[in-house]
Amino acid sequence: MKKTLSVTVFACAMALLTETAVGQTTKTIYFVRHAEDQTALFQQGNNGKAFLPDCKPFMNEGVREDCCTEVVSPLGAKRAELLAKWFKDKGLLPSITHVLATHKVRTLQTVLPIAHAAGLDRDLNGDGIPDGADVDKNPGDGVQQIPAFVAECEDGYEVAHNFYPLIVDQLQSLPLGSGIVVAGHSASLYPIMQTLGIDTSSSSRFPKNAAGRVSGYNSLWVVSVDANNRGTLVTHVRLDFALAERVTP
Ligand SMILES: [Ca+2]
Ligand SMILES: [Ca+2]
Repeated sequence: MKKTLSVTVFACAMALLTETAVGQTTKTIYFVRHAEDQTALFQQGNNGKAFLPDCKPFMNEGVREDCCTEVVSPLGAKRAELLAKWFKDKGLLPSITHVLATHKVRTLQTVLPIAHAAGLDRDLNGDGIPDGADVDKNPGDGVQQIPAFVAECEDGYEVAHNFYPLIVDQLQSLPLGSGIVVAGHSASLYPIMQTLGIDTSSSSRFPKNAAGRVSGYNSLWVVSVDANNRGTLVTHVRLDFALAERVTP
């Protein structure tokens, strides 16, 4: 019974969204955290038999830390696929006009399948090279990375959270009627939503770890933003995809 009710509420919320998108009085933003990730390993050495992480030390507010290239894990890659399937199954792909990620590979990998499914990486002139409107270091793939032209551990760019105001600027500048998917980080997603005027204090709709950051990888927030760039939470869903690995006894 409870499930039926929540499904109905969700359907109504999505119907409302579709209606408002047609009227172009709002833009709709889908926020997700990057999927499960792991430190990337690269082949090293003359025989290519050594696999080493790509890490470099940096000072983060006086504390020495390592910045490593991170990629989605096999589980995260599966989640990214299923996320695109969720948008497809909900009939939302035609409404997606922009897909945003950060300069960190794990956010890009999380939403590339959505950008592809939404056709944002179309090859318009048939030369085999995608012609997405995104302008960044991976142009044409349909995902706009912000910051656009830096590697994930480049000097001064180690901490993704420091650059979330650039994402806010982009969200505010996109036109009404836009449908935008944003892949962010545990530390930056709630500050972005707060900047749009959303109260993120609810621990059920905005699950948090001890540091107040996003906990888990399964949340998706649908936010409607009006002409004054004021945001309203439409719905929060937990996408508990069947990802668990079962070992045959
Ligand atoms: Ca092309
Ligand atoms: Ca791109």
